Amino acid sequence: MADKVKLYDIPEEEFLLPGNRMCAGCGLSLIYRTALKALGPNTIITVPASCLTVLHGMQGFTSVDKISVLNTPFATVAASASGIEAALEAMGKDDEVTCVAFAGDGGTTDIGIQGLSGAAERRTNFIYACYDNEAYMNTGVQRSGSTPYGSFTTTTPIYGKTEHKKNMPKILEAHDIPYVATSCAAYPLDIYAKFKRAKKIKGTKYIHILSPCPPGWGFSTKDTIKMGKLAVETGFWPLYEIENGKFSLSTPSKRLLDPAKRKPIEEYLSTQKRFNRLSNEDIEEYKRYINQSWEYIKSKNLTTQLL
Ligand SMILES: Cc1ncc(C[n+]2csc(CCOP(=O)(O)OP(=O)(O)O)c2C)c(N)n1
Ligand code: SF4
Ligand SMILES: [Mg+2]
Repeated sequence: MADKVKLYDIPEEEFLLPGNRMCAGCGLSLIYRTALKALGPNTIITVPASCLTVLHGMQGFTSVDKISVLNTPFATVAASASGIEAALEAMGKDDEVTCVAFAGDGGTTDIGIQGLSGAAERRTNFIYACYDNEAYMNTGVQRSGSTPYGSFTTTTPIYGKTEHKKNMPKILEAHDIPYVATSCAAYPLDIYAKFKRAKKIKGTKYIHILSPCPPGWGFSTKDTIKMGKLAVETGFWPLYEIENGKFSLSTPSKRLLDPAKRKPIEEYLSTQKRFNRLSNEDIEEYKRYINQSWEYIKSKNLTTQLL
């Protein structure tokens, strides 16, 4: 389990420089800035086509300092990480240098899933981080497997997506890898703690981080943290870790085992334009979906307590 982190534990050294090309209020900027602080300079990061490649900048300019970054084709990020890790092992440097694949939800849940599954099955020693802004944002908000139910995108019907999100952390859990965690841009201490923890573990580590996106979700740039917190506090996005099969809820989600402690899901859905076509039946469907996912969490929690 990740160690508890206080604000003053987070190093002041910056690896993500200001003045980059991200939108104002981008959740990914917060996630990446914090993750790089936890990973430190002895890291090689491979990134597929996404908003993150835009953050890195065009040829000749970059907003990442002291950390090596490689841009790879869309479907290949986990294969690219496997190659980097093999080279590090051949040079005897795999304990010294952390290999990380950092990809969006489209690059993970859809186009990159077979490479990721293969790398996890081969027990490749790397961290795979998926920042989940719940659509293909870089190309103008197309639906991905991770887009939530009822959310409007440019490739969904007018009333929004008809399926729920693909549960990628659960898919990785089924690969029996040593570490799976969820996090959210609104909780930098949680992000920092989980990357620090993952860095210490040998084998495949998977961290899935919800990343509010003002233009894609339709909210004001000042509300990124508010959106991330509402996603967690309503119970829509539970924060947890599974280390060697042991499940633990992270502090912001612990009390939400009690449904009465969860904020109404309407508070989350009604503040984003992408959900403004939801009917009352859709909201009821959300309530059912959230209760069902917490029933699963309860069963995991119980099994872990019995271990
Ligand atoms: C093979 C291939 N297909 C399509 C594209 C176009 N493309 C570039 S970025 C992107 C969206 C990526 O979505 P996601 O992985 O969710 O990251 P985000 O843009 O949301 O950060 C697409 C479709 C591409 N670069 N390569
Ligand atoms: S589109 Fe969304 S994820 Fe991409 S840079 Fe803008 S705010 Fe960030
Ligand atoms: Mg995306």
